[in-house]
Amino acid sequence: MRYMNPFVTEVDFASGELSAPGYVIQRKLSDMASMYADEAAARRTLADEGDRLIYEVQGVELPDEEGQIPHCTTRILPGRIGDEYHMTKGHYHARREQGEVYFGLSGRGCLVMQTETGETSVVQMVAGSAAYVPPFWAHRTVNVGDEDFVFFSVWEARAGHDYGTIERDGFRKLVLMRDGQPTVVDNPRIS
Ligand code: M6P
Ligand code: ZN
Repeated sequence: MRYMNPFVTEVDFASGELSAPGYVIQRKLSDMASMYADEAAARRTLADEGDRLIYEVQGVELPDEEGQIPHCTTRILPGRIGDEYHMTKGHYHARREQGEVYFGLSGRGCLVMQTETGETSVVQMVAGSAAYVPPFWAHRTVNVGDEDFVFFSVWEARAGHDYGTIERDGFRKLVLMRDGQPTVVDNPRIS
């Protein structure tokens, strides 16, 4: 563990932009078409409209060392693929015993969580919501509003991102538009 200097980052609540991002990740529909429940709709959208930005992450650069506290913003653009709202890929932590905190900055979203033993939880997030992802819970965020959904995240450096388990198994709960309203439904692909 080395000493390093303290620093401050200015965060734009509406856009999630950081004053000096250490990294920016953009995820487009082509990066995650197979994660949408209606993959055919995702492929059709790509063919008819071309690629689209689904979400962007801006974070500070920190050493990958135990005790460091990475933090970032995520901005999910509004929209749907078929009936399913724009969402992040979602992940378990490689170190399952590490939790995470999300803080809503603007817009409206859902935080979809599940454990490997079959428990599920979906909580609403608006500006000012501090949502806790306990250890062992996979987490995905979904924009259920008409404007950008932006939130701030804080976790422990050694948590790590396990995307493979979700890519293989998916989430048990989906957030779809039904009668014009965001509705949580069971994922038909998971019995
Ligand atoms: C949150 C945090 C980040 C994560 C980001 C996007 O800000 O959990 O660690 O990278 O959401 O989610 P994902 O990595 O699942 O695409
Ligand atoms: Zn995480």
